[in-house]
Amino acid sequence: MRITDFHITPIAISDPPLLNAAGLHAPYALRVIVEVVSNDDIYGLGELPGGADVVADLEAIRHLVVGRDPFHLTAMAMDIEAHFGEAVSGDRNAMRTTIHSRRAARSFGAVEVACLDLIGKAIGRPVCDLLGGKVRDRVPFSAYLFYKYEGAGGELGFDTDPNATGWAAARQAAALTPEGIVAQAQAMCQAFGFKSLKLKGGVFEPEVEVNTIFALREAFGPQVPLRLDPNAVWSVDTAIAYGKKLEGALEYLEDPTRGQEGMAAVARAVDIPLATNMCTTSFDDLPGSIRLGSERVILSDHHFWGGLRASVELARICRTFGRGLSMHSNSHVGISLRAMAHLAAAVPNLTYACDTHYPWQVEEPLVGGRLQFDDGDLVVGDAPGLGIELDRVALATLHENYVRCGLTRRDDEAEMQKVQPGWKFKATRW
Ligand code: GKR
Ligand code: MG
Repeated sequence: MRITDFHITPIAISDPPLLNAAGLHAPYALRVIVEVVSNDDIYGLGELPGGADVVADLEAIRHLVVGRDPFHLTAMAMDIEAHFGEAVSGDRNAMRTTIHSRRAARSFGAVEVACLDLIGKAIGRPVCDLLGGKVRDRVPFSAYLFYKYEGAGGELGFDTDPNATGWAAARQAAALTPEGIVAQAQAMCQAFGFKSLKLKGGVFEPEVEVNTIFALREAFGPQVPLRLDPNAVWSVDTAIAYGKKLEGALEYLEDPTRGQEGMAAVARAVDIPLATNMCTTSFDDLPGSIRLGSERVILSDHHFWGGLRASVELARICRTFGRGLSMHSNSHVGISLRAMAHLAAAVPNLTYACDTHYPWQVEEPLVGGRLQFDDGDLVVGDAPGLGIELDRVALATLHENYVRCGLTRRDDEAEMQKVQPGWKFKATRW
């Protein structure tokens, strides 16, 4: 089998005005859909965070993808690594977008998922079978809560659809207080059945965010696992002070502070497992993580760890060194969601409910439309490949969104400045 074509389609999907430590989400989130086509006309799909630089990177490796055997993934990865070397996108210490990835890992990760989908379709087996086979049929996901301004995103921007009901109404409602977040959590859990909750923090004074956690605990009871993620904008002292208040209330505290040394200092002082998708984000970071003890849980993400097979390798390393494994997410559509679910189904020690932004999105370039959660879980199934088909009309519409919206990269600080002129990202805010 040979790859004869490689399609790269940037898209923009509606995203509500969600707040985080880096600022505010734009009305559209950017993704890139990749498609590899074989000489026998089978296609495979992948997806990755978007932007003009991502598209340019993928265009630059086209010659390393087309003409290859999709089974020969290791050789393709080596060529892509040789092409990009150690180049990264984003500076971890001045991180305004919270996304930081090696360009080789990011590009290969998407191509690898597409090749695995293609191989799965060609041999009539699900992608999880290419990763060692399922150890679970159902993959639990967690509710991902955000402080937010009122607004539905997309063309509506800060406006809302007055006819919306249920989760669609809650999705566009403002949530700027502990009570607002509790209402958001109740609506999201009712609609999707999630059984654990993650709050995106780093937005307000730590006191407000800690009180929001206590309000969630009060509303949902101590049996519902809670997580808080300030995206590293607390100082070590702040993280220790507020971490101590949260002891006994959190399943884990995600990236309270910046860098492995800082995280290790917090880990020594606070009796809550720390988790990260910011200070340990590549295999090169693992020696430091193990030496310093910067976190007890690593949030895997095949988009920046270099694909699904690399994520299985990460899982083995986590098991060897006694680290827990969870999964990180960014705004995404169903191609990434299915890839995440196949990975989580095949990894025995991925024991935490995975993150997903999926409820915040509404569009879907897949036949059959939006994927459904069943009582908070995604059921993996036995359909070949990722178990999805591309809706080419819907994809074309989302590509038109990309062209029309004019965004070429994620910049949460710039979006925030439209609402609060002069607002500046601070690597350490509190
Ligand atoms: O979408 O605002 C967001 C998140 O903050 C995202 O960018 C992060 O990468 O979800 C992520 C996280 O867990 O840090
Ligand atoms: Mg995080």
